[in-house]
Amino acid sequence: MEKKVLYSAVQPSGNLTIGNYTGAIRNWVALQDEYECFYAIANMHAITVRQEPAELRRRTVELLALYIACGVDPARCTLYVQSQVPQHAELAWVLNTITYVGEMERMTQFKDKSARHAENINMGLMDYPVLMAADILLYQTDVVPVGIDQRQHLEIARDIAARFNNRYGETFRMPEGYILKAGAKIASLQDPAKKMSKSDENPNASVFLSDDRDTVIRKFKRAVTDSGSEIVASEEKPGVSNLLNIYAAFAGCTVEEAERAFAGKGYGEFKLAVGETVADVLAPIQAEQKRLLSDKAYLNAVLKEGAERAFKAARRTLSKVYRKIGFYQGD
Ligand code: ATP
Ligand code: LTN
Repeated sequence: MEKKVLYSAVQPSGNLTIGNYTGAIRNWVALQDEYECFYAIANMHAITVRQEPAELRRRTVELLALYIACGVDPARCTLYVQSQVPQHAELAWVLNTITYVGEMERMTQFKDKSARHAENINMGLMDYPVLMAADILLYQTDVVPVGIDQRQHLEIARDIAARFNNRYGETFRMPEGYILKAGAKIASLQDPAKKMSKSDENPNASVFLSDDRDTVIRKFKRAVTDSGSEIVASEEKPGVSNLLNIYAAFAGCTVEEAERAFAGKGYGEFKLAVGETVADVLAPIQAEQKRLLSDKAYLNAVLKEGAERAFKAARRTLSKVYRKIGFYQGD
């Protein structure tokens, strides 16, 4: 039986956080045998906020090395850079014509990013979800593993697919989201009401996958907790709940098990244990990423092969789309 298709991507727009790891990349590894996987580096999405060109280029390769260091296997998955497969931009253009401005204006991420980058509310920022729909639909994707913050974009991708299929006949497969509960939303260490984000201005708010052991432990020590001293997950204790969630995700246990492990202990001891647990998971990933980055020839070969594979799959869908909408393609 043919494997179902799985698609996901991360933007090379900053240092990845432990949220990116638990909400995205780690799940990819667990799914790579069961599905035919496409994992992209979404550099076209990244330029919707201003990027320094040299840095964008460097981060692209670093992200590839990180995917592999986290356990994503290029022999089993298609790893590629979005801009190397031109069909993404081409399909996005077509999908733009069946997407309404009002729908895009309502997107939470657009509203957030417009507020944060008021000096640069560009068309790409608004169009971000359409490009993401194009990513997903090009590969006839069945499942999309993402963090909970991407659910709205996934819904729009489904709406756009249904709209196209309705108007032009069955063309796109309907993608489903795949959102894991544990670790699906890791909050900022400084403000548990916000998600942990790679672009937070406060460096203590996010733990980066590149942070060394001391930095990780220090950031957890400084994490905001709540009044009272009990280590339990509850709505009144968003800070402690977030730390329990992180601990569970990195120690490989449930939140209830984590609560039991820390029952009766103090915040200080708890935070240290969370920091150590996270640092233990990050160390081997960092070492492997470093090793891979010293072998550019290998990384370039992975990208070349990935782009070729992605191109073939994408071309098939785009050609079907062009046929359906009446774009002349010779005979
Ligand atoms: P930015 O801060 O630049 O918007 P980001 O940190 O939100 O970036 P993205 O590149 O937008 O990262 O997201 C990559 C993947 O990581 C997505 O699947 C997203 O859902 C997931 N993700 C991002 N932040 C978190 C988080 N705090 N908890 C869980 N998953 C997350
Ligand atoms: N917008 C996503 C990154 C992304 C993506 C995708 C995720 C771009 N294209 C396609 C899943 C499927 C984000 O996580 N910020």
